[in-house]
Amino acid sequence: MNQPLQPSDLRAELIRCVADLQEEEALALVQTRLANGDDPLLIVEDCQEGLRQVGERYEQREYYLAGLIMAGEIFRQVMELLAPLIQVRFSGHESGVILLGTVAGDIHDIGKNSLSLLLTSYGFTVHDLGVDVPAADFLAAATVRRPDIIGLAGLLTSSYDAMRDTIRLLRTVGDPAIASLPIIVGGNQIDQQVCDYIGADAWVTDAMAGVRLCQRLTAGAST
Ligand code: B12
Repeated sequence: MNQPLQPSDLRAELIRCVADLQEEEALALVQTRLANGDDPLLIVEDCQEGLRQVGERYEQREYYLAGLIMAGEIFRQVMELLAPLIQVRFSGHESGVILLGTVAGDIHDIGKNSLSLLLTSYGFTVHDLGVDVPAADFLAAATVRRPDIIGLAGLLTSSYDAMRDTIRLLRTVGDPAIASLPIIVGGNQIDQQVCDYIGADAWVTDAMAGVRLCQRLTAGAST
């Protein structure tokens, strides 16, 4: 007789299904884990690891662009299942205003959207400018929206220059209130060296860490 899968097996199995682009199996496993009372954030984390492996297999030319598209679609559907649970779990109070967008030349938005969902769940107001956002649009939106924090997303190596240009523009503009806003960056290729290069205040590669960072940055303002 088959033994039921243990929680750690289910985690490994979900990562494998996402990495192997097995859409139906991945979604069924998410449903099983939710039925078992598994933490939605842990499920997001496992899918992210699966996507990371898809990226590696793309680099090794085992997958092509269609594989990346498929992986993105699987993650989108998983988030559709998880979003209501995440929102119910963490209904928060007003914490601050975040201006968010993926920088010019980059259309990756899955991670940015996950962050936006979590921030909203924790009571932040998020103004999401979308993808491929020119530096001037960040500046225009910051002038109108008066955010507490600006968050730039980007996954391509070429996005680092776009982030750098955006930060330079925001910092050199005449308005000191905008020039002094904390600017944070995210995307799973980013590290301290990249953060230093682009001149951001802080970086994260995980949406929950992003929420905690925003909570720390707005702690003084929201109380
Ligand atoms: C899915 C995917 C796509 C999808 C994107 C769909 C979508 N709507 O986003 C599509 C098919 C469109 C795509 C296109 C391309 N892609 Co692509 N893609 C990926 C893949 C497999 C997964 C990305 C992802 O969604 N990860 C899951 C999310 C949840 O993780 P995340 O983005 O890191 O986000 C988390 C944190 O970083 C954080 N976070 C995210 N944003 C922010 C922002 C802030 C402010 C903060 C605080 C936190 C934060 O929170 C998130 C949740 O925890 C990656 C592989 C990888 N290793 O990342 C390649 C990858 C990013 N793509 C790559 C490439 C090369 C491309 C293309 C150039 C391919 C091509 N030949 O056309 C194009 C570029 C198009 C463009 N101009 O942008 C490369 C980039 C290499 C490089 N160093 O530049 C990668 C790394 C694959 C690889 N290993 O080669 N891609």
